Amino acid sequence: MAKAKEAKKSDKKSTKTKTATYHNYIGEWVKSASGEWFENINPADTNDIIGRFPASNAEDVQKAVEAAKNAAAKWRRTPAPKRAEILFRLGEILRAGKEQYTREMTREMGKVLKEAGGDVQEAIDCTYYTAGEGRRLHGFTTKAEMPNKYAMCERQPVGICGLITPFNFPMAIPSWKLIPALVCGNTVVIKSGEDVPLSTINLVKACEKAGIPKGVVNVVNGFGEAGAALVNHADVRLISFTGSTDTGRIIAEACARNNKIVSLEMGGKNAIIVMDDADIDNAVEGSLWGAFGTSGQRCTASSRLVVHKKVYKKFCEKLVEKVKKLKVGNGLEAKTDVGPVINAQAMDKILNYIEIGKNEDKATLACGGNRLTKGDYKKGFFIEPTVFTDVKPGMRIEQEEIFGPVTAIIPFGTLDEAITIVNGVKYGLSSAIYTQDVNQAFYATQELYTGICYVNSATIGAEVHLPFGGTKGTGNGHREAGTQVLDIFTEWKSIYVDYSGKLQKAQIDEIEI
Ligand code: UN1
Repeated sequence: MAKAKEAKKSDKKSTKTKTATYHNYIGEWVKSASGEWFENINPADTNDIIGRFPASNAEDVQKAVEAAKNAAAKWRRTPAPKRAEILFRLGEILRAGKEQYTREMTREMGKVLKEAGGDVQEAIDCTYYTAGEGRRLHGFTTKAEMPNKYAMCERQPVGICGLITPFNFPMAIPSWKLIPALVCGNTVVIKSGEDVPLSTINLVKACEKAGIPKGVVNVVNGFGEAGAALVNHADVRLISFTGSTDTGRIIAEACARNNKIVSLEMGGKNAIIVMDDADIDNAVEGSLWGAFGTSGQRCTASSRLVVHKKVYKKFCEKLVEKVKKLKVGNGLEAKTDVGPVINAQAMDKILNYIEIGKNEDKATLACGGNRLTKGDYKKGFFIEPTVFTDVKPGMRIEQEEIFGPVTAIIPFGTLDEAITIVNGVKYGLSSAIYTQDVNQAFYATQELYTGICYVNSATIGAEVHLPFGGTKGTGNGHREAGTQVLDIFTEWKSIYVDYSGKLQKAQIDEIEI
Protein backbone atom coordinates (compact mmCIF):
# COMPACT_ATOMS: atom_id res chain seq x y z
CA MET A 1 0.00 0.00 0.00
CA ALA A 2 2.74 2.39 0.99
CA LYS A 3 4.62 1.77 -2.20
CA ALA A 4 1.57 2.66 -4.29
CA LYS A 5 0.91 5.86 -2.41
CA GLU A 6 4.49 6.94 -2.72
CA ALA A 7 4.40 6.10 -6.41
CA LYS A 8 1.49 8.41 -7.04
CA LYS A 9 3.38 11.28 -5.47
CA SER A 10 6.58 10.62 -7.39
CA ASP A 11 4.66 10.19 -10.64
CA LYS A 12 3.39 13.76 -10.50
CA LYS A 13 6.89 15.11 -10.07
CA SER A 14 8.80 13.08 -12.56
CA THR A 15 6.97 11.27 -15.33
CA LYS A 16 5.44 12.79 -18.42
CA THR A 17 5.60 9.63 -20.52
CA LYS A 18 2.48 7.52 -20.82
CA THR A 19 2.27 4.88 -18.11
CA ALA A 20 1.48 1.35 -19.25
CA THR A 21 -1.97 0.24 -18.12
CA TYR A 22 -2.84 -3.29 -17.00
CA HIS A 23 -6.19 -4.91 -16.29
CA ASN A 24 -7.76 -7.80 -14.48
CA TYR A 25 -8.10 -11.14 -16.20
CA ILE A 26 -11.60 -12.55 -15.86
CA GLY A 27 -12.09 -14.85 -18.82
CA GLU A 28 -10.48 -12.02 -20.78
CA TRP A 29 -8.61 -8.80 -19.95
CA VAL A 30 -11.21 -6.50 -18.42
CA LYS A 31 -11.32 -3.09 -16.78
CA SER A 32 -11.92 -3.03 -13.07
CA ALA A 33 -15.36 -2.00 -11.85
CA SER A 34 -13.70 0.21 -9.24
CA GLY A 35 -12.24 2.65 -11.77
CA GLU A 36 -9.36 3.13 -9.34
CA TRP A 37 -5.71 2.52 -10.03
CA PHE A 38 -2.43 2.09 -8.26
CA GLU A 39 1.04 2.52 -9.60
CA ASN A 40 3.66 -0.17 -9.49
CA ILE A 41 7.06 1.39 -8.93
CA ASN A 42 10.61 0.17 -8.97
CA PRO A 43 11.85 -0.01 -5.35
CA ALA A 44 15.38 0.78 -6.58
CA ASP A 45 14.20 3.96 -8.33
CA THR A 46 10.85 5.41 -7.37
CA ASN A 47 10.85 7.59 -10.51
CA ASP A 48 10.55 4.44 -12.57
CA ILE A 49 6.86 3.62 -12.92
CA ILE A 50 6.30 0.10 -14.24
CA GLY A 51 2.63 0.60 -14.88
CA ARG A 52 -0.75 1.29 -13.42
CA PHE A 53 -2.90 -1.55 -12.21
CA PRO A 54 -6.52 -1.68 -11.09
CA ALA A 55 -7.27 -1.37 -7.38
CA SER A 56 -10.08 -3.91 -7.63
CA ASN A 57 -13.14 -4.08 -5.42
CA ALA A 58 -15.74 -6.64 -4.33
CA GLU A 59 -17.59 -6.35 -7.65
CA ASP A 60 -14.46 -7.39 -9.55
CA VAL A 61 -13.99 -10.33 -7.21
CA GLN A 62 -17.65 -11.29 -7.67
CA LYS A 63 -17.17 -11.38 -11.46
CA ALA A 64 -13.96 -13.38 -11.17
CA VAL A 65 -15.57 -15.94 -8.88
CA GLU A 66 -18.52 -16.23 -11.24
CA ALA A 67 -16.15 -16.88 -14.14
CA ALA A 68 -14.33 -19.52 -12.10
CA LYS A 69 -17.65 -21.09 -11.17
CA ASN A 70 -18.85 -21.23 -14.77
CA ALA A 71 -15.61 -22.88 -15.90
CA ALA A 72 -15.43 -25.35 -13.02
CA ALA A 73 -17.44 -28.36 -14.24
CA LYS A 74 -15.75 -28.57 -17.64
CA TRP A 75 -12.26 -28.24 -16.19
CA ARG A 76 -12.96 -30.80 -13.45
CA ARG A 77 -14.19 -33.26 -16.07
CA THR A 78 -11.20 -32.68 -18.36
CA PRO A 79 -9.04 -35.78 -17.82
CA ALA A 80 -6.10 -34.97 -15.56
CA PRO A 81 -3.50 -36.07 -18.16
CA LYS A 82 -5.09 -33.59 -20.58
CA ARG A 83 -4.96 -30.80 -17.99
CA ALA A 84 -1.33 -31.73 -17.51
CA GLU A 85 -0.64 -31.50 -21.24
CA ILE A 86 -1.73 -27.85 -21.20
CA LEU A 87 0.44 -27.23 -18.14
CA PHE A 88 3.48 -28.73 -19.84
CA ARG A 89 2.81 -26.26 -22.65
CA LEU A 90 2.74 -23.53 -20.03
CA GLY A 91 6.16 -24.71 -18.85
CA GLU A 92 7.53 -24.27 -22.38
CA ILE A 93 6.08 -20.75 -22.64
CA LEU A 94 7.58 -19.77 -19.27
CA ARG A 95 10.94 -21.11 -20.40
CA ALA A 96 10.80 -19.08 -23.60
CA GLY A 97 9.85 -15.92 -21.72
CA LYS A 98 12.31 -16.34 -18.85
CA GLU A 99 14.57 -13.44 -19.73
CA GLN A 100 11.74 -10.94 -20.06
CA TYR A 101 10.04 -12.13 -16.86
CA THR A 102 13.34 -11.95 -15.01
CA ARG A 103 14.06 -8.33 -15.94
CA GLU A 104 10.50 -7.24 -15.26
CA MET A 105 10.59 -8.98 -11.90
CA THR A 106 13.80 -7.25 -10.88
CA ARG A 107 12.33 -3.96 -11.97
CA GLU A 108 9.18 -4.31 -9.89
CA MET A 109 10.54 -6.26 -6.93
CA GLY A 110 14.17 -5.23 -6.65
CA LYS A 111 15.98 -8.55 -6.23
CA VAL A 112 19.12 -8.97 -8.31
CA LEU A 113 18.76 -10.42 -11.81
CA LYS A 114 20.32 -13.77 -10.92
CA GLU A 115 17.85 -14.24 -8.12
CA ALA A 116 14.90 -13.11 -10.22
CA GLY A 117 16.01 -15.66 -12.83
CA GLY A 118 16.06 -18.27 -10.07
CA ASP A 119 12.53 -17.26 -9.11
CA VAL A 120 11.25 -17.69 -12.67
CA GLN A 121 13.14 -20.99 -12.89
CA GLU A 122 11.44 -22.17 -9.70
CA ALA A 123 8.08 -21.47 -11.37
CA ILE A 124 9.20 -23.44 -14.44
CA ASP A 125 10.41 -26.34 -12.29
CA CYS A 126 7.19 -26.31 -10.32
CA THR A 127 5.17 -26.35 -13.53
CA TYR A 128 6.97 -29.35 -15.03
CA TYR A 129 7.16 -31.28 -11.78
CA THR A 130 3.54 -30.72 -10.75
CA ALA A 131 2.12 -31.16 -14.26
CA GLY A 132 3.56 -34.68 -14.08
CA GLU A 133 0.98 -35.37 -11.38
CA GLY A 134 -1.66 -35.31 -14.10
CA ARG A 135 -0.59 -38.88 -14.93
CA ARG A 136 -0.37 -39.91 -11.28
CA LEU A 137 -2.76 -38.23 -8.83
CA HIS A 138 -2.58 -41.56 -7.08
CA GLY A 139 -5.39 -42.88 -5.00
CA PHE A 140 -5.45 -46.37 -3.50
CA THR A 141 -7.50 -49.53 -3.25
CA THR A 142 -7.93 -51.59 -0.15
CA LYS A 143 -9.88 -54.64 0.97
CA ALA A 144 -13.51 -54.33 1.97
CA GLU A 145 -14.98 -55.97 5.08
CA MET A 146 -17.40 -58.04 3.03
CA PRO A 147 -17.11 -60.45 0.13
CA ASN A 148 -17.85 -59.21 -3.37
CA LYS A 149 -17.30 -55.64 -2.39
CA TYR A 150 -14.59 -53.32 -3.67
CA ALA A 151 -13.12 -50.36 -1.77
CA MET A 152 -11.01 -47.55 -3.24
CA CYS A 153 -10.11 -43.97 -2.58
CA GLU A 154 -9.39 -41.13 -4.98
CA ARG A 155 -8.74 -37.40 -5.00
CA GLN A 156 -11.38 -34.91 -6.11
CA PRO A 157 -10.87 -31.19 -6.68
CA VAL A 158 -12.10 -28.89 -3.94
CA GLY A 159 -13.76 -26.33 -6.26
CA ILE A 160 -12.96 -22.63 -6.56
CA CYS A 161 -9.66 -21.63 -4.95
CA GLY A 162 -8.64 -18.13 -3.91
CA LEU A 163 -4.87 -17.63 -4.10
CA ILE A 164 -3.38 -14.68 -2.23
CA THR A 165 0.28 -14.19 -2.99
CA PRO A 166 3.15 -12.10 -1.56
CA PHE A 167 5.83 -9.88 -3.08
CA ASN A 168 9.03 -11.77 -2.36
CA PHE A 169 8.78 -14.61 -4.90
CA PRO A 170 6.61 -12.92 -7.53
CA MET A 171 6.41 -15.85 -9.93
CA ALA A 172 7.52 -18.88 -7.91
CA ILE A 173 4.95 -18.57 -5.12
CA PRO A 174 1.94 -17.98 -7.40
CA SER A 175 3.07 -21.04 -9.38
CA TRP A 176 3.33 -23.18 -6.20
CA LYS A 177 -0.37 -22.53 -5.70
CA LEU A 178 -1.67 -22.22 -9.25
CA ILE A 179 -0.15 -25.30 -10.88
CA PRO A 180 -1.24 -27.87 -8.28
CA ALA A 181 -4.69 -26.24 -8.06
CA LEU A 182 -5.08 -26.64 -11.82
CA VAL A 183 -3.68 -30.12 -12.23
CA CYS A 184 -6.08 -31.28 -9.52
CA GLY A 185 -9.03 -29.85 -11.48
CA ASN A 186 -9.82 -26.67 -9.57
CA THR A 187 -10.50 -23.22 -10.99
CA VAL A 188 -8.87 -20.20 -9.37
CA VAL A 189 -9.00 -16.51 -8.62
CA ILE A 190 -5.61 -14.99 -7.84
CA LYS A 191 -5.28 -11.79 -5.85
CA SER A 192 -1.80 -10.70 -6.91
CA GLY A 193 0.72 -9.14 -4.55
CA GLU A 194 0.19 -5.36 -4.77
CA ASP A 195 3.92 -4.67 -5.03
CA VAL A 196 4.52 -7.15 -7.85
CA PRO A 197 1.40 -7.41 -10.02
CA LEU A 198 3.28 -7.59 -13.32
CA SER A 199 4.89 -10.95 -12.58
CA THR A 200 1.47 -12.47 -11.90
CA ILE A 201 0.15 -10.93 -15.10
CA ASN A 202 3.09 -12.44 -16.98
CA LEU A 203 2.27 -15.84 -15.50
CA VAL A 204 -1.40 -15.53 -16.41
CA LYS A 205 -0.66 -14.30 -19.95
CA ALA A 206 1.41 -17.46 -20.33
CA CYS A 207 -1.57 -19.51 -19.09
CA GLU A 208 -3.77 -17.84 -21.70
CA LYS A 209 -1.21 -18.58 -24.43
CA ALA A 210 -0.91 -22.20 -23.29
CA GLY A 211 -4.63 -22.66 -23.95
CA ILE A 212 -5.99 -22.89 -20.43
CA PRO A 213 -9.73 -22.40 -21.02
CA LYS A 214 -11.35 -19.06 -20.18
CA GLY A 215 -12.51 -18.73 -16.60
CA VAL A 216 -10.17 -21.40 -15.23
CA VAL A 217 -7.55 -18.85 -14.16
CA ASN A 218 -8.64 -15.35 -13.12
CA VAL A 219 -6.65 -12.46 -11.68
CA VAL A 220 -7.79 -9.48 -9.73
CA ASN A 221 -5.18 -6.88 -8.86
CA GLY A 222 -5.37 -4.73 -5.81
CA PHE A 223 -5.18 -4.52 -2.06
CA GLY A 224 -6.89 -5.80 1.05
CA GLU A 225 -10.35 -4.87 -0.22
CA ALA A 226 -10.06 -7.40 -3.04
CA GLY A 227 -8.40 -9.96 -0.77
CA ALA A 228 -11.15 -9.66 1.85
CA ALA A 229 -13.88 -10.02 -0.78
CA LEU A 230 -12.22 -13.22 -1.99
CA VAL A 231 -11.78 -14.64 1.50
CA ASN A 232 -15.41 -13.91 2.37
CA HIS A 233 -17.01 -15.05 -0.88
CA ALA A 234 -19.44 -17.91 -0.25
CA ASP A 235 -18.52 -19.76 -3.46
CA VAL A 236 -14.79 -19.85 -2.78
CA ARG A 237 -14.04 -23.19 -1.13
CA LEU A 238 -10.36 -22.73 -0.35
CA ILE A 239 -7.95 -19.92 0.40
CA SER A 240 -4.22 -20.44 -0.04
CA PHE A 241 -2.25 -17.58 1.44
CA THR A 242 1.42 -16.68 1.78
CA GLY A 243 2.29 -13.55 3.73
CA SER A 244 2.50 -12.11 7.19
CA THR A 245 1.37 -13.93 10.30
CA ASP A 246 -0.97 -11.08 11.23
CA THR A 247 -2.82 -11.14 7.90
CA GLY A 248 -2.79 -14.96 7.94
CA ARG A 249 -4.57 -14.97 11.28
CA ILE A 250 -7.30 -12.63 10.00
CA ILE A 251 -7.76 -14.85 6.95
CA ALA A 252 -7.87 -18.02 9.05
CA GLU A 253 -10.54 -16.52 11.30
CA ALA A 254 -12.68 -15.48 8.33
CA CYS A 255 -12.25 -18.90 6.71
CA ALA A 256 -13.24 -20.63 9.95
CA ARG A 257 -16.48 -18.66 10.08
CA ASN A 258 -17.27 -19.66 6.51
CA ASN A 259 -16.05 -23.24 6.87
CA LYS A 260 -13.44 -22.83 4.14
CA ILE A 261 -10.29 -24.84 3.70
CA VAL A 262 -7.33 -22.58 4.38
CA SER A 263 -3.65 -23.14 3.80
CA LEU A 264 -1.24 -20.62 5.31
CA GLU A 265 2.46 -19.97 4.81
CA MET A 266 3.57 -17.21 7.12
CA GLY A 267 6.54 -15.89 9.03
CA GLY A 268 9.89 -17.33 9.98
CA LYS A 269 12.78 -16.62 12.34
CA ASN A 270 15.17 -19.14 10.91
CA ALA A 271 18.55 -19.94 12.39
CA ILE A 272 21.84 -21.49 11.40
CA ILE A 273 23.82 -23.30 14.13
CA VAL A 274 27.59 -23.11 13.64
CA MET A 275 29.39 -25.80 15.69
CA ASP A 276 32.99 -25.49 16.85
CA ASP A 277 34.08 -28.20 14.37
CA ALA A 278 32.38 -26.52 11.39
CA ASP A 279 34.22 -25.47 8.25
CA ILE A 280 34.09 -21.81 9.24
CA ASP A 281 34.62 -20.35 5.79
CA ASN A 282 31.79 -22.45 4.42
CA ALA A 283 29.57 -21.45 7.35
CA VAL A 284 30.39 -17.77 6.76
CA GLU A 285 29.53 -18.05 3.05
CA GLY A 286 26.28 -19.84 3.88
CA SER A 287 25.33 -17.26 6.51
CA LEU A 288 26.07 -14.38 4.15
CA TRP A 289 23.85 -15.89 1.48
CA GLY A 290 21.13 -17.00 3.88
CA ALA A 291 20.91 -13.65 5.66
CA PHE A 292 21.35 -11.17 2.80
CA GLY A 293 20.13 -13.01 -0.31
CA THR A 294 16.89 -11.34 -1.54
CA SER A 295 17.81 -8.54 0.93
CA GLY A 296 16.70 -10.85 3.73
CA GLN A 297 13.15 -10.81 2.37
CA ARG A 298 12.63 -14.56 2.31
CA CYS A 299 10.44 -16.41 4.78
CA THR A 300 13.41 -18.75 4.96
CA ALA A 301 16.07 -16.04 5.55
CA SER A 302 18.84 -16.83 8.05
CA SER A 303 17.95 -14.05 10.45
CA ARG A 304 19.73 -15.73 13.39
CA LEU A 305 23.22 -17.21 13.48
CA VAL A 306 23.77 -19.31 16.58
CA VAL A 307 27.51 -19.72 16.92
CA HIS A 308 29.62 -21.88 19.27
CA LYS A 309 31.63 -19.83 21.77
CA LYS A 310 34.90 -21.48 20.70
CA VAL A 311 34.62 -20.13 17.16
CA TYR A 312 32.42 -17.12 17.87
CA LYS A 313 35.05 -14.39 17.60
CA LYS A 314 36.60 -15.79 14.43
CA PHE A 315 33.19 -16.34 12.82
CA CYS A 316 31.95 -12.81 13.66
CA GLU A 317 35.11 -11.18 12.31
CA LYS A 318 35.05 -13.13 9.06
CA LEU A 319 31.34 -12.57 8.51
CA VAL A 320 31.40 -8.83 9.24
CA GLU A 321 34.37 -8.38 6.93
CA LYS A 322 32.39 -10.00 4.10
CA VAL A 323 29.16 -8.16 4.88
CA LYS A 324 30.94 -4.82 4.64
CA LYS A 325 32.04 -5.75 1.12
CA LEU A 326 28.52 -6.52 -0.15
CA LYS A 327 27.54 -4.14 -2.92
CA VAL A 328 24.10 -2.68 -2.35
CA GLY A 329 22.40 -1.29 -5.43
CA ASN A 330 19.90 -1.61 -8.24
CA GLY A 331 19.28 -5.28 -8.94
CA LEU A 332 19.41 -4.61 -12.68
CA GLU A 333 23.15 -3.85 -12.39
CA ALA A 334 25.37 -6.91 -12.66
CA LYS A 335 27.71 -5.87 -9.84
CA THR A 336 24.94 -5.59 -7.25
CA ASP A 337 24.86 -8.20 -4.46
CA VAL A 338 21.96 -6.83 -2.43
CA GLY A 339 18.99 -4.95 -3.89
CA PRO A 340 16.54 -2.60 -2.21
CA VAL A 341 13.74 -3.62 0.11
CA ILE A 342 10.26 -3.66 -1.31
CA ASN A 343 8.68 -0.37 -0.23
CA ALA A 344 8.80 2.58 2.15
CA GLN A 345 6.67 0.86 4.75
CA ALA A 346 8.94 -2.19 4.81
CA MET A 347 12.01 0.04 4.99
CA ASP A 348 10.60 1.91 7.99
CA LYS A 349 9.77 -1.32 9.76
CA ILE A 350 13.29 -2.69 9.22
CA LEU A 351 14.94 0.56 10.33
CA ASN A 352 12.72 0.53 13.40
CA TYR A 353 13.96 -2.98 14.24
CA ILE A 354 17.53 -1.78 13.84
CA GLU A 355 16.77 0.94 16.41
CA ILE A 356 15.25 -1.67 18.70
CA GLY A 357 18.40 -3.76 18.30
CA LYS A 358 20.66 -0.81 19.11
CA ASN A 359 18.74 -0.22 22.31
CA GLU A 360 18.60 -3.85 23.41
CA ASP A 361 20.76 -4.43 26.41
CA LYS A 362 24.32 -5.34 25.39
CA ALA A 363 23.60 -6.30 21.74
CA THR A 364 26.33 -4.82 19.53
CA LEU A 365 25.74 -3.29 16.12
CA ALA A 366 28.73 -4.82 14.33
CA CYS A 367 28.08 -3.31 10.88
CA GLY A 368 25.43 -1.56 8.80
CA GLY A 369 22.41 -0.08 10.52
CA ASN A 370 21.46 2.75 8.16
CA ARG A 371 19.36 3.63 5.20
CA LEU A 372 21.56 4.55 2.22
CA THR A 373 20.66 7.98 0.91
CA LYS A 374 23.60 9.35 -1.05
CA GLY A 375 23.38 9.81 -4.84
CA ASP A 376 21.16 7.30 -6.62
CA TYR A 377 20.44 5.53 -3.35
CA LYS A 378 18.04 8.27 -2.35
CA LYS A 379 15.74 7.25 -5.20
CA GLY A 380 15.11 3.83 -3.66
CA PHE A 381 14.62 1.85 -0.47
CA PHE A 382 18.16 0.75 0.32
CA ILE A 383 19.37 -0.44 3.70
CA GLU A 384 22.94 -1.37 4.62
CA PRO A 385 23.38 -5.09 5.34
CA THR A 386 23.31 -5.15 9.13
CA VAL A 387 24.80 -7.53 11.69
CA PHE A 388 24.16 -7.53 15.42
CA THR A 389 26.51 -9.54 17.62
CA ASP A 390 26.29 -10.56 21.31
CA VAL A 391 22.56 -11.07 20.89
CA LYS A 392 20.82 -12.97 23.68
CA PRO A 393 17.86 -15.33 23.38
CA GLY A 394 14.65 -13.45 24.12
CA MET A 395 15.70 -10.09 22.68
CA ARG A 396 13.18 -8.70 20.23
CA ILE A 397 15.62 -8.80 17.30
CA GLU A 398 16.15 -12.46 18.17
CA GLN A 399 12.45 -13.31 18.38
CA GLU A 400 10.57 -11.25 15.80
CA GLU A 401 10.58 -11.48 12.03
CA ILE A 402 12.33 -8.42 10.53
CA PHE A 403 12.15 -9.43 6.83
CA GLY A 404 15.09 -7.33 5.76
CA PRO A 405 18.91 -7.38 5.50
CA VAL A 406 19.50 -7.81 9.22
CA THR A 407 20.90 -10.80 11.10
CA ALA A 408 21.61 -11.46 14.77
CA ILE A 409 24.54 -13.54 16.05
CA ILE A 410 23.96 -15.43 19.30
CA PRO A 411 26.75 -17.30 21.12
CA PHE A 412 26.18 -20.73 22.74
CA GLY A 413 28.06 -23.45 24.65
CA THR A 414 26.51 -26.87 23.89
CA LEU A 415 24.51 -28.30 21.00
CA ASP A 416 21.45 -28.79 23.24
CA GLU A 417 21.67 -25.14 24.24
CA ALA A 418 21.80 -24.14 20.56
CA ILE A 419 18.80 -26.30 19.72
CA THR A 420 16.83 -24.71 22.56
CA ILE A 421 17.70 -21.27 21.17
CA VAL A 422 16.69 -22.21 17.61
CA ASN A 423 13.41 -23.76 18.80
CA GLY A 424 12.71 -20.90 21.21
CA VAL A 425 10.73 -18.71 18.82
CA LYS A 426 7.09 -18.75 17.76
CA TYR A 427 7.95 -19.75 14.19
CA GLY A 428 9.26 -23.01 12.72
CA LEU A 429 10.04 -22.76 9.03
CA SER A 430 13.70 -23.53 8.39
CA SER A 431 16.86 -24.35 10.36
CA ALA A 432 20.43 -25.38 9.60
CA ILE A 433 23.55 -26.75 11.24
CA TYR A 434 27.16 -26.52 10.13
CA THR A 435 29.27 -29.35 11.55
CA GLN A 436 31.66 -32.06 10.33
CA ASP A 437 30.31 -34.52 12.90
CA VAL A 438 27.66 -36.82 11.48
CA ASN A 439 26.33 -37.66 14.95
CA GLN A 440 25.73 -34.02 15.80
CA ALA A 441 24.22 -33.38 12.38
CA PHE A 442 21.69 -36.20 12.65
CA TYR A 443 20.87 -35.37 16.26
CA ALA A 444 20.11 -31.78 15.24
CA THR A 445 17.91 -32.81 12.31
CA GLN A 446 15.78 -34.81 14.76
CA GLU A 447 15.58 -32.17 17.51
CA LEU A 448 15.06 -28.98 15.49
CA TYR A 449 11.31 -28.42 15.31
CA THR A 450 11.04 -26.84 11.86
CA GLY A 451 9.46 -27.86 8.55
CA ILE A 452 12.80 -27.68 6.72
CA CYS A 453 16.27 -28.48 8.04
CA TYR A 454 19.65 -28.21 6.30
CA VAL A 455 23.06 -29.68 7.11
CA ASN A 456 26.06 -27.64 5.96
CA SER A 457 23.92 -25.26 3.96
CA ALA A 458 21.96 -22.08 4.73
CA THR A 459 18.25 -21.97 5.64
CA ILE A 460 17.19 -20.82 2.15
CA GLY A 461 16.93 -22.70 -1.10
CA ALA A 462 14.13 -25.25 -0.76
CA GLU A 463 13.50 -27.31 -3.91
CA VAL A 464 10.06 -27.69 -5.49
CA HIS A 465 9.83 -31.47 -5.32
CA LEU A 466 10.03 -31.54 -1.52
CA PRO A 467 7.30 -30.28 0.81
CA PHE A 468 7.63 -26.65 1.87
CA GLY A 469 6.18 -25.20 5.04
CA GLY A 470 6.72 -24.78 8.72
CA THR A 471 5.63 -25.68 12.21
CA LYS A 472 4.09 -23.49 14.94
CA GLY A 473 3.36 -19.86 13.92
CA THR A 474 4.67 -20.41 10.38
CA GLY A 475 1.70 -22.35 9.10
CA ASN A 476 -1.39 -24.34 9.87
CA GLY A 477 -0.18 -27.83 9.16
CA HIS A 478 -0.25 -27.84 5.36
CA ARG A 479 2.71 -28.21 3.03
CA GLU A 480 3.13 -26.64 -0.40
CA ALA A 481 5.28 -28.14 -3.18
CA GLY A 482 6.22 -31.81 -3.43
CA THR A 483 3.29 -34.18 -3.82
CA GLN A 484 2.12 -33.10 -0.38
CA VAL A 485 0.58 -29.98 -1.92
CA LEU A 486 -2.03 -32.26 -3.52
CA ASP A 487 -3.52 -32.69 -0.05
CA ILE A 488 -4.32 -28.96 -0.04
CA PHE A 489 -5.98 -28.85 -3.43
CA THR A 490 -7.95 -32.11 -3.31
CA GLU A 491 -10.34 -33.79 -0.96
CA TRP A 492 -10.42 -37.55 -0.63
CA LYS A 493 -13.40 -39.55 -1.78
CA SER A 494 -13.83 -43.15 -0.61
CA ILE A 495 -15.75 -45.25 -3.11
CA TYR A 496 -17.35 -48.59 -2.26
CA VAL A 497 -18.67 -50.92 -4.97
CA ASP A 498 -20.85 -53.79 -3.82
CA TYR A 499 -21.04 -56.39 -6.61
CA SER A 500 -22.66 -59.16 -4.54
CA GLY A 501 -26.11 -58.44 -5.96
CA LYS A 502 -27.69 -58.46 -2.50
CA LEU A 503 -27.86 -56.29 0.60
CA GLN A 504 -24.73 -56.61 2.70
CA LYS A 505 -25.04 -54.63 5.89
CA ALA A 506 -22.00 -52.88 7.30
CA GLN A 507 -21.54 -52.13 10.99
CA ILE A 508 -23.89 -55.00 11.86
CA ASP A 509 -22.38 -57.63 14.07
CA GLU A 510 -23.51 -60.69 12.11
CA ILE A 511 -20.85 -61.46 9.54
CA GLU A 512 -20.27 -65.19 9.09
CA ILE A 513 -16.62 -66.13 9.25
C1 UN1 B 1 9.59 -17.66 0.73
O1 UN1 B 1 10.45 -16.90 1.12
O2 UN1 B 1 8.40 -17.54 1.09
O3 UN1 B 1 13.49 -21.86 0.06
C2 UN1 B 1 9.85 -18.73 -0.25
C3 UN1 B 1 13.64 -20.76 -0.47
C4 UN1 B 1 12.90 -20.46 -1.74
C5 UN1 B 1 11.48 -20.11 -1.45
C6 UN1 B 1 11.29 -19.06 -0.41
N1 UN1 B 1 12.94 -21.60 -2.61
O4 UN1 B 1 14.38 -19.92 0.01
